[in-house]
Amino acid sequence: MKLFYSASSPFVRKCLVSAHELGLRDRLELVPAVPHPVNRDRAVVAWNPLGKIPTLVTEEGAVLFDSRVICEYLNALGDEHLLPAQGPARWSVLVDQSLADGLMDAAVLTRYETAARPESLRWNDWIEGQLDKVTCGLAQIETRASNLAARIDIGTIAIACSLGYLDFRFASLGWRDQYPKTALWYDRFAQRDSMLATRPPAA
Ligand SMILES: N[C@@H](CCC(=O)N[C@@H](CS)C(=O)NCC(=O)O)C(=O)O
Repeated sequence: MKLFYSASSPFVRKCLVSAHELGLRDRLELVPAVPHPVNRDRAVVAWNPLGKIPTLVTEEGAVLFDSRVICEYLNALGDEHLLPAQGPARWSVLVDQSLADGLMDAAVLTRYETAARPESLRWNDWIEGQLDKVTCGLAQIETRASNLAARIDIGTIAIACSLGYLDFRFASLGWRDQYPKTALWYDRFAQRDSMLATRPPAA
């Protein structure tokens, strides 16, 4: 399988961590991509009109995106232990994933706003609105931090990748000071082989 990839994308990392945890990492060939909302990577657009990563081309030639679909696909290809098949636990894992994805979306959009948009066109209220999504998301994760321990699933993997992205791109937020239970959980989770093998490059 080919995975269009960048080591700095938290959405790609979510898929890679899932593949590691499912014992499928060796089946993924990583194809470097340089996605950008303005200077679109045409090599990715050729497979996925949105031009976003992760984009996966399966061994059968099917093209899958976005990260949620890819994680579910990998889970089905493996032993399915990352997502409960049914019942309340399934919805709870999926909502954890949605929360973490929303946090990553807000952080990635803030990054584009500050690193890609010309300074004269930036809108600070918009940046603050995105960062408020990040802090509200963190506050909710903190209330549930005790439920995260001992869980290895798509929800906890997504939350861990969102926190890893904050450390990577938004270290100055200092989120650990305000969310100590989340920090305790994350620092342990981040020691898993799957997380160590997929760390983003130095910022
Ligand atoms: N909802 C998508 C989000 C993926 C995403 O935003 N990826 C970024 C890189 S971290 C990207 O490809 N950005 C290029 C663009 O916005 O055009 C997913 O879960 O895969």
